Amino acid sequence: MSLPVPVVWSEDCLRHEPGGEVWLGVRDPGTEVPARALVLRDALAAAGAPVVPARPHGEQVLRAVHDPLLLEHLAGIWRDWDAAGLPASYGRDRVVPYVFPTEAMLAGLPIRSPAAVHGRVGRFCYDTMTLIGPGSWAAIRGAADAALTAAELVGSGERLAYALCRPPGHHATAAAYGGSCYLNNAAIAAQALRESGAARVAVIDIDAHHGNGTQMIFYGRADVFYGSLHVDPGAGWFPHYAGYAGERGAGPGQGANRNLPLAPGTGDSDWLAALDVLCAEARALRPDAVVVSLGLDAAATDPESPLCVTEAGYLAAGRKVAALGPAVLIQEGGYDLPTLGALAVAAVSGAAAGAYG
Ligand code: SP5
Ligand code: ZN
Repeated sequence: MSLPVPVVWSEDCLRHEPGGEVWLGVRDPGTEVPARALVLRDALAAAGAPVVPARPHGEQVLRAVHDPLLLEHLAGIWRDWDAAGLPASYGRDRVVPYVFPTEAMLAGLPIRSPAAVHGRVGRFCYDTMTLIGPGSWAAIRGAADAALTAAELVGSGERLAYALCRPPGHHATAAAYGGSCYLNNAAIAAQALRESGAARVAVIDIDAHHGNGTQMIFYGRADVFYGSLHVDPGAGWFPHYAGYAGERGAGPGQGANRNLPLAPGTGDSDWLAALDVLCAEARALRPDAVVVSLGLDAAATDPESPLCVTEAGYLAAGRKVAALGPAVLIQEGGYDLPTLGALAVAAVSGAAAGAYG
């Protein structure tokens, strides 16, 4: 019983040590930890999946999705923070912003890049939970490389590939990071598939949280469908400000965005019924390729969401999404280390059954 799905992996993904998250003013230990990646890799390898190294890519391909200023910021901010003495002299061992130049603050003033590092760290970030340390940029690049390598495998004829991305990506917008995400690995993969010849791509997001970043990156486009199942942001769950049913896309992308917010406590049968609705909409667009934002945090055991999906639910979900077409699975959230490996094996096994069965 061997799992015939390449697991694309970069050792660099271990180098991001966020060191916790500041939530409501208090630094908590955080759940997006390096051990997640090891648990996922080891469980999938033990199930027989071949582990293949991520191929390095230049920044050009990232600019197809992200503002070059965000890339420049992420690439250099730890060095600047460190050079300003914030860790050594002020005990600030991670980059955490304290002023956010919102549209309402600026009220029409042009956005600046203040000289003081502590003043400019809020420009490209929208929450206090997404910390940056010395190894973060290497890991962020490693995750994007894994997504791109998996997209290239599928673009060159593989039916299915899984990218073990860490940090995750679906909350990162074109020009801002947040929600434990820095670059949008799923959007980067979808755009790469478009550029390698897929005329239409469907992104199906089954992470417990709404992928606000992916939604907004493709909101005005008809060539990339975004559909998401997630806990209702209006019930008090991150990302709070996006993920509502009325968000259907804009301009040429009108109708190409679909959110199905679910009540806290939703379990397998309602979750899978909602996934059937998304899959039917995606199928109607006859996608040439599929990107799955595979968060495992909808599991009943997960500390970050109130959804109650089981391993059997993830197995069934994997089967449904991979039956839509050639599929790139992108790891998103999933935080319960004792159950995470088995959940991943269930989802990827289901996808293999959907793709090859
Ligand atoms: C990729 C992904 O799954 N990002 C999720 C980000 C949501 N994090 C919200 C964290 C809120 C504070 N955590 C409180 C945990 C209480 N059990
Ligand atoms: Zn999540």
